[in-house]
Amino acid sequence: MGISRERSALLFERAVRRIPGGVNSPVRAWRAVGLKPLFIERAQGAYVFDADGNRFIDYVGAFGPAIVGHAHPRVVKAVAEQATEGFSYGAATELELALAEEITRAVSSAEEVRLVNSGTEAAMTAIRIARAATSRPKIVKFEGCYHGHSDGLLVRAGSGALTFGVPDSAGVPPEIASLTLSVPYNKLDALEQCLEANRGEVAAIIVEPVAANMGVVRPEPEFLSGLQDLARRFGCLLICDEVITGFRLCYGAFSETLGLAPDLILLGKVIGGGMPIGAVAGRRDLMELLAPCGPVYQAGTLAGNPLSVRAGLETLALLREPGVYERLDKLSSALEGGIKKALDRARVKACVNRAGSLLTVFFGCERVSTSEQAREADTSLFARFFAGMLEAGVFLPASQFEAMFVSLAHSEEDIERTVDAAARVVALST
Ligand code: HOZ
Repeated sequence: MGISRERSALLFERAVRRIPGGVNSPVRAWRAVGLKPLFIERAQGAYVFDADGNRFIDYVGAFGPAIVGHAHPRVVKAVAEQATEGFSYGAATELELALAEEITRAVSSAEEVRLVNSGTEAAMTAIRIARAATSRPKIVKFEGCYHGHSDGLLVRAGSGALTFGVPDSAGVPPEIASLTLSVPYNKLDALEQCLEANRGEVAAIIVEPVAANMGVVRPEPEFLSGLQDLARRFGCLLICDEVITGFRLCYGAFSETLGLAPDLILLGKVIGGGMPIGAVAGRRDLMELLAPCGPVYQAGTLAGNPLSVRAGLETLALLREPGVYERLDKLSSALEGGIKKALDRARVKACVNRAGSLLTVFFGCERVSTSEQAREADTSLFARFFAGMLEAGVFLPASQFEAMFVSLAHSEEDIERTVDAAARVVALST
């Protein structure tokens, strides 16, 4: 019984011989849920199709970029048109200017934008700018927040590091790790103590305005404003990592809707419409520290490549259509409500954290507002839920600590089918 997996199994057997763990990004190996991964052959709208021909309602959403659904005809057309004009030129283009202008229109604190190839690169670059601007060596991040896999940021990181239970990575020299100070998310007192103890040494505080890499964790009402005040008081820059939240929770930077005025903002995922991209945006005086204007070096062969930029511009155009964010919210709220009801009926202890179209079901927890609470989640119950949902035709991120992503391509019927599946699965899991 169950879905057919023969071809995926054969591909995985081959893959582990040539690719470490068979995957190019650890969470995709599905080790955290104790299964062999399915190999995806194609995706369309709200669905992914695997190598054995099974169709699933997709909530991985390429881990964020697929906000308008997979292979949206307008995005496909834009990329196809561009492909005939060449993939990358190693030279300036009007297209990248159009994307920079659109980002500065949508994000008030962004006066200038540098495009890079990933969120990891954006975070690395922002930190280098912050150190150069302040002549200070240290940075403060929050436990469970993930800002890519550069050396200095893999300290008490979320995402894969949390999924596999490794707080740090091998290969990071202690001298580098010691420049990253980590404090609990949503705990202002701890931040203040840390800044006090390192007075004059902290270049920047980096934060996900809604944490989405330890599962979804919303900021407490006072947390972000307090954090901004502390950054000002201690002379540190504020870097908001909006690689996941930017243009997903609103058109622009979500931190700004929460009243923040970040010095630098990191973007990625949605602004590339599914093609590789990242961006640092912010105050002109900071951005112009970057070469060739200033002394901070950063470069990239494929940075601002026209394929990613066309996909991003077309995706942003779709997101400017009226009612888009309201629709995402309505669908996601129905999903949240339906899953909560199913959990209640089955008397499963769990909580559902949601911010707009980002959602996580934490099993075994009544409330999750810090990474400490997230770590208490019942990952074996999550694994059973994941497996049951997969059998029922629903594709979830294979970790308790990743967000589910709802897209504009999901229909009300997809949401209903997902909720029905969740009701059946949780009733059996207990
Ligand atoms: N850790 C990434 C998401 N937070 C995984 C990305 C991927 O595997 O595609």
